Amino acid sequence: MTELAQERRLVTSIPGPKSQELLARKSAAVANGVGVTLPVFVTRAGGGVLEDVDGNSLIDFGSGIAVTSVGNSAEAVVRRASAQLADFTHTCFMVTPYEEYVEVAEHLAELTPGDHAKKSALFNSGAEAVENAVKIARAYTKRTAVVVFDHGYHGRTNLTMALTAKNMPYKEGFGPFAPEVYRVPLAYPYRWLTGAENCAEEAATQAIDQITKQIGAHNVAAIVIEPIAGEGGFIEPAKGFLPRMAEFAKENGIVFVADEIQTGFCRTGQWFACEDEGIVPDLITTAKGIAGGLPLAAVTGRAEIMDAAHPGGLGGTYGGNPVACAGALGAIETMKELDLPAKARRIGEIMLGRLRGIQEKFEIVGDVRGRGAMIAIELVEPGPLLPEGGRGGRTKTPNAAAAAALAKACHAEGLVVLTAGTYGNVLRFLPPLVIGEDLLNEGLDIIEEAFTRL
Ligand code: PLZ
Repeated sequence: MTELAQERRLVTSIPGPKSQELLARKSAAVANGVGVTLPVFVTRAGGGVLEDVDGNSLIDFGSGIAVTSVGNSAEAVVRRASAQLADFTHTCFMVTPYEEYVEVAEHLAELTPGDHAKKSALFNSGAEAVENAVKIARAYTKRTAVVVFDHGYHGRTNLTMALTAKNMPYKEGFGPFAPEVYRVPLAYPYRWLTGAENCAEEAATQAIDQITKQIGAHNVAAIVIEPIAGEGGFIEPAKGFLPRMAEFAKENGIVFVADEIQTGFCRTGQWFACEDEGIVPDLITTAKGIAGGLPLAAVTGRAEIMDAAHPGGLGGTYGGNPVACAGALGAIETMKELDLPAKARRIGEIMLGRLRGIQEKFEIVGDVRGRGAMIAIELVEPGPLLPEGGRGGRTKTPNAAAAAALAKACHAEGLVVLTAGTYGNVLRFLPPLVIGEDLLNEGLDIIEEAFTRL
């Protein structure tokens, strides 16, 4: 096979004719509920590009939603997963176990925050990991309530839909939802009514008040939070908020669960985003970046909490599949060898610098935020037209139409970007951590041009 050229190359319009044919087949054969952001059908991918059936090569600022951090088909992932495929594909770890599962658990104990004794259990998807974290916390505390936050996203299964804040598209028509789930405010600095400087303190006070007055802290099994709200719009909780909530959990015997499914495995410039505020969660859920694109997820945490579930209480046919585990071992090897936390920090520097320049020029950019290779811009309505023909400042009114139009313009130019946000008004960027700086800058040029044309 020829080397995949690290270049953007457009030979048809996007999507091209072959992709359009496949899209028609998709529409006939695949349920409508399974949506598609950009209907180019991919044949090969790696580094910072995706190649499609029409011969186009697109720059990837999505990583399949923060999954291919080590790049698509990363050498060590392919090598180890292929060898495993040839040896055996499945035994079910609960029936006859294998070493790769144990080795992944050992790596998780070493890499996740805190130097206490840790154990892990492996699953197939992020949602499954979050569900199991809740099961484990309930078994350990013998309590039932679960606290989650505004703008939170935790999955699409019944319990994780209940944990997820946003109705459309995740929950609409799919209820009733699991009980004993309580939502409290998140410290969202850009939208905090009394100002970003008051946000951490006031949001924590409100959240804790609601927990103590409406639920009773002694009834709460777990507080589940993303260190940066991903689907909610890459909201970094105001500094100080996460430590306050972690402290409150500790004082009240509540299991503090960090959902690092999107933020984890080098994405934000650390192995885990919790590290930036020195937080040591009791349990941490991981998935996405862990295995370079193979389906794997984990719950890792304090050994005494993880061991609270009775033998046979946790598992599943495929959880910790040997091929996925081998992929994870290859991905972790790559992250260490290439120092991907440092690569993520460098990507963050470049992106934040360029996007802040765009923010100065265009008043529809309300906020630029994020860490490492998890960066977003929040779009707002422009200020009112002034008599002299100019615009009067910025509003904070969410502008979902601009996010959609900008994403569409980027797609047409061969740049894969995603949207997010409770208000649908966030453009988010999640490039593979191995993307070349030339491609990164070319992608940023396309974004800037899209603003200019809008
Ligand atoms: N927790 C923090 O980001 C998955 C969702 C895409 P699964 N995010 C992408 C979509 O629209 O379905 C996610 C996450 C956080 C949990 C999950 C769920 O992980 O592997 O998609 O189940």
